[in-house]
Amino acid sequence: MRSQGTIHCKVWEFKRQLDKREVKFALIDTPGLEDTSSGNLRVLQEITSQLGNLQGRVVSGAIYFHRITDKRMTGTGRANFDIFKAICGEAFFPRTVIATTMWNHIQPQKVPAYRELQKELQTTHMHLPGGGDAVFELPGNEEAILRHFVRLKALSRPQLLLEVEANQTGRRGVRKTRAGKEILKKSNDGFCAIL
Ligand SMILES: Nc1nc2c(ncn2[C@@H]2O[C@H](COP(=O)(O)OP(=O)(O)OP(=O)(O)O)[C@@H](O)[C@H]2O)c(=O)[nH]1
Ligand SMILES: [Mg+2]
Repeated sequence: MRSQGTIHCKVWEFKRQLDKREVKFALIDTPGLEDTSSGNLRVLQEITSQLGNLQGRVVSGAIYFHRITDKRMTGTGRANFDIFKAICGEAFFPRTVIATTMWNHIQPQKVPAYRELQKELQTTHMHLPGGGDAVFELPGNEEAILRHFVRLKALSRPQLLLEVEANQTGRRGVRKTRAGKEILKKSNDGFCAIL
C-alpha cells in the first residue's frame, strides 16, 4: 500500500504553441494502479468521478506509462495493463499512447538493447490490437506526444469505454464496468493476496 504519491486525479490545463497555433490541453494525472483489487477499485472510482467532472468535454486520448528500467513486465504490470485496456475499450485503442520512462537512466551503450526490449513488449504484453505503434520515450518526447494527439483530432472520435459506462452506471457502479470486472477477475484468479 502506498503512503504517498498521487491519490486524487489532478487536472493540468495549459496552452502550447504548436506550428504557430496555440493549442489548449487538459491533462488528467490519475493515481497509479496498485497491486490489490481494493486499491484498484478505489483508483477506478477516483478516475470515474473525475470523468463525471469534465463538463461536456470528452477524453481525446490516454497514456500508459511504463518504466523501461523495470525490464520485465511483472504479473502486476501485466494485470495493470489489462485494466488500462479495459478502461479504454477496443474502439479507443487508436487513441492510446505508451510512454516509456527513465531513458535518462539508461547508459548510452545499453540503449539499443532496451529498444529491443521495448519492441518485444510492444508485440507481447503491451500490445494494443488496432492501436498502432504509438510509443514515446521519456524524457525528451513530451511535445511529440502532444503533437500526436493533435494529429488524432482529425480521426473519428471514439469515446473512452469507462466514460461511456460511467454515464450508464452512475458513480457507485464501478464494479460493473469492464475495468471493474477486470479488477475483480484478477482477485478471483489469485492475483490479489489481500482483499
Ligand atoms: N530520471 C527519471 N526520473 C523520472 C522519470 N519519470 C519519473 N521520474 C521520477 O520518478 C519519481 C516518480 O515519478 P511520478 O511521475 O511521480 O510517478 P507516479 O507513477 O505518478 O507515482 P505516484 O503518483 O506517486 O503514484 C519522481 O521522483 C520523478 O521525478 C524519468 O523518465 N526519468
Ligand atoms: Mg502520479
